[in-house]
Amino acid sequence: MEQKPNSEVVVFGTWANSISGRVELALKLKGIPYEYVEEDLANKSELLLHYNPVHKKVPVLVHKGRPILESLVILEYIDENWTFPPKILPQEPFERAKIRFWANFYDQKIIPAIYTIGGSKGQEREKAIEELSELLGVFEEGIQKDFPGKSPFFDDDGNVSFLGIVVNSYACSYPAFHEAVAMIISSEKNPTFLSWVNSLRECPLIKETLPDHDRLVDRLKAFQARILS
Ligand SMILES: N[C@@H](CCC(=O)N[C@@H](CS)C(=O)NCC(=O)O)C(=O)O
Repeated sequence: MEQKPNSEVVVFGTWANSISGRVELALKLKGIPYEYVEEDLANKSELLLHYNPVHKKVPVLVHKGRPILESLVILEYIDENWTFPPKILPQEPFERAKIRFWANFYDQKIIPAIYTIGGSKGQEREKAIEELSELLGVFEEGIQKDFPGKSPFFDDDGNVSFLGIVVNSYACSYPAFHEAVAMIISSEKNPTFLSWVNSLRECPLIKETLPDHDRLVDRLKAFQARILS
């Protein structure tokens, strides 16, 4: 096995700002120094398999030698372990419950729908795009109902929050998806979601952590060519 990194806080991730980018964003938000280990998901390291034998996925946060797994669990761990502000989750239990509900909806419904678009073609892809748009509509309506008059993507001081960090994955890289794959967020069908994502893209920390557009386009095109051939 490769030598274990010896920093107190280590993140195993991938560069393409997929789900693993969430952990780096949360650590940067809190100002916690960390060592980053880039994983080649086509050739996973023994260390990754050692730390995450169940899912064999990134992100993995290793804190003082102990692995914490699953991005949503890791975000909560970061907030609970480093208790100083900015807080990533709201303090009030009902508000926290609503945020967790919509974060789960994003991960369980919206992200799989984006994957389906990437892995399909022709009419199947058209149908998948339509399904994503419907799910985004449910998300738009639910968020507006649950958080009237305020954005759950930022806290009162303008820091990106738990739900903002979650939605950043995939959504904030939409220009690369539009160029390399297909239109996944339509300004006609889901203008509200698009405006939320564009405001997240303006957040300095997110700007700093977004993957390079051209590099991501190349990667997505290569992926498309491979799976659709
Ligand atoms: N539910 C997991 C999903 C993590 C995930 O999908 N990671 C992807 C990269 S974005 C991965 O490691 N894929 C490798 C594989 O599926 O073999 C989380 O939230 O942490």
